[in-house]
Amino acid sequence: MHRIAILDSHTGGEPTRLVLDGFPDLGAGSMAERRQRLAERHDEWRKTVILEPRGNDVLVGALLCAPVDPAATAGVIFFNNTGYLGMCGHGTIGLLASLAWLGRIEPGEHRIETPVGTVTATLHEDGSVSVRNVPAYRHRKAVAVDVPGHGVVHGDIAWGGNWFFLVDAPDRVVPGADRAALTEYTWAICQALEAQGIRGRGDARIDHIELFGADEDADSRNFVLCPGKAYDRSPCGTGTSAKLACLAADGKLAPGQIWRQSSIIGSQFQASYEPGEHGEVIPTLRGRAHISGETTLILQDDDPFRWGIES
Ligand code: PYC
Repeated sequence: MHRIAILDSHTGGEPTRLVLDGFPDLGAGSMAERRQRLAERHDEWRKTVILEPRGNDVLVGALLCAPVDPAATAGVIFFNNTGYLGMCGHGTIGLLASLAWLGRIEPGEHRIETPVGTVTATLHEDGSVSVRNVPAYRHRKAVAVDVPGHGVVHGDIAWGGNWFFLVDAPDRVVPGADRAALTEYTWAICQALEAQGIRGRGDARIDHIELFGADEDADSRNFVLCPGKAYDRSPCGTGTSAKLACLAADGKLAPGQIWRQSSIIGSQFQASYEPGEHGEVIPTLRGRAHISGETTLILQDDDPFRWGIES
């Protein structure tokens, strides 16, 4: 029998399941190396945490790791129902809120190692968290993709810690929008991008689709489709970072200016950027997470579904 200690939180409605203990030892090395070991040798542990009957498609898992640099607070590897993420903004906010709940950190700056680089996260006195993300950039502007059943759709390709295709869709992204219809639309875009060989830098797969509309209480409202076909309940930290990179590239947002990004359910991140090198921007996102559960997952040896139900 195995036991896995977890702490659940949600950031603006988007859940993060932090794994505190019970995973196999991934050995030494960077978070990218440990993520590769987890994926290649122990992927069933990701599945048992995220898939039914113990999890669900919306969950993002976060494996708490000892950092390489002793000056860092923690390392983390993010994963979901289909695989592994680079960075995760809402998950980093959830991580800091969780470490604070456990009494392991105090307000102030914390360096967090991720598979795509080290980010600096600040726990504020009011419980909110700012994440200074990895550099973000727009890779291509106004790329056309022919989406079966929908015609040609134009969007920007940008990196914000994951790869995004960003589409202006003011008629679709409205309060009370049909989220199942948005899911089908963005899923069709995602599949069309792959079928037509439209990819990010280094031939990376674009696995997040982001639609934008107007919002009365923010600068924009988004709908973000994640790789496993679940939509992000939060405004998506890496997606907001990709948006900032596009706004900066178009000269529509100045360094330091606040961008209020609302999610499809109305939760909000406040974001801004500093200029980085080679036309990149360094985004900072601020949001709030709440703790929602503290439990132990149990995997009995004779449970035929101890490693999850594959869809
Ligand atoms: O907040 O960066 C994010 C994120 C990625 C996938 C789900 N949330």
